[in-house]
Amino acid sequence: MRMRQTGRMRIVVLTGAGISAESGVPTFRGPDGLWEGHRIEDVATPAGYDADPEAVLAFYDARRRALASVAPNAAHRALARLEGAIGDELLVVTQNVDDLHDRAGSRNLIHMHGELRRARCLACDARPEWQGDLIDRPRCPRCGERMLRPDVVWFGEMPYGLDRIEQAVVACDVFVSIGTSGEVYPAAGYVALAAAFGARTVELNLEPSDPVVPFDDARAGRAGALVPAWVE
Ligand code: BJW
Repeated sequence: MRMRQTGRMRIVVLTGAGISAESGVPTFRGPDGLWEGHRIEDVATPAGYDADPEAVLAFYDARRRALASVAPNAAHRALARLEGAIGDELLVVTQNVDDLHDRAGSRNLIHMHGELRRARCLACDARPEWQGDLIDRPRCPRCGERMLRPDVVWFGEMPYGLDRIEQAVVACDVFVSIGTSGEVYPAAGYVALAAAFGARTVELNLEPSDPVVPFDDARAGRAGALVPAWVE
């Protein structure tokens, strides 16, 4: 395995909905996908929110409540163990808004599409941790306005942590994509970026995705089996 200058092995892991599927969190696309009963543009764009905020708040409130009945699986736990072993040489970038990586123990973690357990204030831009329902129009703990929305990234909005993610992707030795269809940018472009800067690229996914640049190693199967095997 090629290593850069210092002899340290830097790993970036990108995760998507597939890593949480075995915990009982629905994925987005496919027959049983989260959006099967919802049109994407109704719930996952700023225009959809403006058109029917109550429906969108109810959708995200229900998903936030559902977090209480799911738990991290073997794949989340394996990544947390890897961080325990190599520290911040491992960066986990998740597109997921659930908190399963956090609860498994990952700390060097970026939620690039936001978090269900945070709200964002449209008046003052605070991002408070949030447990309750937003449909009740609670006051922002910082400015007092009733303008809280889910702290998630919708189409057309800027994902979180992009500078840090891109720096890590271009500097990593190994880039691993787990449980994502690779249909949503900029995350879908990271495999090509990593490959262009010389990283080895690995995919662990139920079904192979169709990236612009093929992975060096693509393994098909359940994350709950593939990720612990890859980590050990
Ligand atoms: C398993 C499994 C098991 C199942 N084990 N695996 C053309 C080119 C480039 C960009 C664009 C473009 N046209 C439009 C854009 C921009 C747009 C975009 O990408 N659109 C595409 C539709 C083309 N992107 C944006 O708007 C983003 N912002 C942006 O681009 O800002 C400007 C910018 C400019 C320059 C630089 C950088 C930025 C924002 C995207 C926001 C996405 N938001 C959502 C909703 C979040 C809130 C919520 O949760 O409701 O994020 S959409 C949704 O998709 C969610 C997910 O994070 C994301 C990705 O889905 P994911 O995780 O891949 O899930 P699935 O369901 O698609 O796949 C699951 C996979 O798991 C499958 O492969 C299964 O096989 C597998 N699997 N069981 C292992 N047990």
